[in-house]
Amino acid sequence: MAVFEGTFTQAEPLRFALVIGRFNDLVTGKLVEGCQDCLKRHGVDTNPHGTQVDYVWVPGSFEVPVVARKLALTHRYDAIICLGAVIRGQTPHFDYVAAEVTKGIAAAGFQTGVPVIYGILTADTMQQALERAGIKSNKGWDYAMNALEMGSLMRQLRANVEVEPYRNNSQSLPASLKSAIAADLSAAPEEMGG
Ligand code: INI
Repeated sequence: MAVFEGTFTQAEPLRFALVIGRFNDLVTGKLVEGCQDCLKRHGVDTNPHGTQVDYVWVPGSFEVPVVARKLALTHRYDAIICLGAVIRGQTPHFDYVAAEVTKGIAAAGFQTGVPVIYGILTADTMQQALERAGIKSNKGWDYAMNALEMGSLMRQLRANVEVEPYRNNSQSLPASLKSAIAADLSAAPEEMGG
């Protein structure tokens, strides 16, 4: 058997998308900078005109999951990083926005098989959010690390984990699982073999 884990040293082939909410862009802009700093230091070209990172801006956190899912379905990206800032003091519907974006991001990853990183800051105050977006630390850095780790791990799994048993035993699997496996097999990009 084997142990699989992501690495942080072979980022050159990886491709990422950042989906960013404009709402509270004082905070989300700083999260983007934290992500870029981390990705660059691990060898990723973060230039929006380059080949490794795409940036997609949406109105607010609520819109992030639908776009993350759409991007994931293209199978162009090794990981998608979702960035948003939901601040309790600013709105009575904090709980609704936070709950929906959280569920939506989880669903986008689970439904597509692409790592979708949860980078939505929830805070009680703007001060608290800013402290986690550059003043004391920058959570954007951590989200980028998670994306690097998951992106490289998924490449390893695609290259090394045997899929034949699924094909052979597929008669005994429930229909929903069979179609999910079929979609997964047909979606795997050719370049992922090595
Ligand atoms: N969007 C956020 O990203 N953060 C918030 O704190 C927030 N508040 O406070 O309302 C917020 N609202 C906008 C929401 O995400 C949608 O863009 C909007 O409701 C349109 O669907």
